[in-house]
Amino acid sequence: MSIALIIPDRKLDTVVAALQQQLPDVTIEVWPEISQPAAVEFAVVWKQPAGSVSSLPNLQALQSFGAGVDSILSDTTLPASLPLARIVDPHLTASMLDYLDTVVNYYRLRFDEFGNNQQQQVWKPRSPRKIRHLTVLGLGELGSAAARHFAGLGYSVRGWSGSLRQIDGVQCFAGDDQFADAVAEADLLICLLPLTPATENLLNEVRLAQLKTGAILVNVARGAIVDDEALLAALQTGQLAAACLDVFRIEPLPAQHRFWTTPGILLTPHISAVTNADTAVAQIAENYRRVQAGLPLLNQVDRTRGY
Ligand code: NDP
Ligand code: OXD
Repeated sequence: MSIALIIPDRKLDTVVAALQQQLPDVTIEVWPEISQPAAVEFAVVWKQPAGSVSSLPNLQALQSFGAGVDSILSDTTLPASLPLARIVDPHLTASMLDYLDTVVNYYRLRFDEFGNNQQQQVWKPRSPRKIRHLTVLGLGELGSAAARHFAGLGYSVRGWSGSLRQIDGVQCFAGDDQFADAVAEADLLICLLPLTPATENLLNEVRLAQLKTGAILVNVARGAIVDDEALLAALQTGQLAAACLDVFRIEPLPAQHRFWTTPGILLTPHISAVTNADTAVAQIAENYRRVQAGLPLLNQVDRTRGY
């Protein structure tokens, strides 16, 4: 019986060593060198090549190596009945809050403007930008933590999700009908939705126009939730004052993409919350043991909803 790691874009030596320590009697195989495909019962996947999972005939469960599962579910060869779990980790949440704090303060203290002024040797003191109203799209593990965090710092926070949530200090909205109310006051909008057929291109021209003129967009979820052209147009007209983007439709962002050079865009290379190998390994080992014991997985994804 073995575990396969199918994670092409990451060096896995430390993950293998840590997993082997947790599960000393289990064989760990790293794709593409799977010596005994029939022995693999559990696979840890992230951006797996199409067909890699379906080549393992006795697989009983899948574990995402990250919080989002869109890239895993986009594999049309994935066997429909396989349960899938994802990483839910306080370290991931803490890292996301650290990133968001930094971004909110960057804009509040006008570091974007002062950076531009420096290029032109312009000395122009200004008081902080009025960022008082924040809206968080997606109130799951990460979004609800972000909403709570900023409410605790004294911001006026609205949150939007699929079903109505109750979060102390946060005004909650749900569903398409309430989107406009959820974002109406926002000085800064944080996107923490999963990418699914329902959220792809959700932030399009129509929805961006529902924001206040001069709002700031922070997308730390998935690139394809934002319509690239609509975002560029909104920055051009001033509908958006700025956008901080950690995630992109294609990653790495292609060299010729206009996001690299458009004024008002701050880019980071998908680092707002990176899976911590140690905590991920503990969850992977626990879910492997659960499969062996016939118990339900922790943090199982609803494959029909896609998150
Ligand atoms: P969760 O699955 O815990 O939460 C998802 C939230 O989105 C829920 O509140 C859900 O509402 C809401 N939602 C889903 N679909 C819709 C919809 N169509 N309309 C309105 N609300 C919707 O996700 P997490 O908080 O753990 O993570 C969110 C995303 O962040 C991940 O999917 C991933 O893509 C991204 N991420 C990015 C990272 C990075 O480094 N940039 C790191 C980690 C995650 P409800 O449940 O009521 O339906
Ligand atoms: C994740 C991510 O979903 O890194 O964990 O984006």
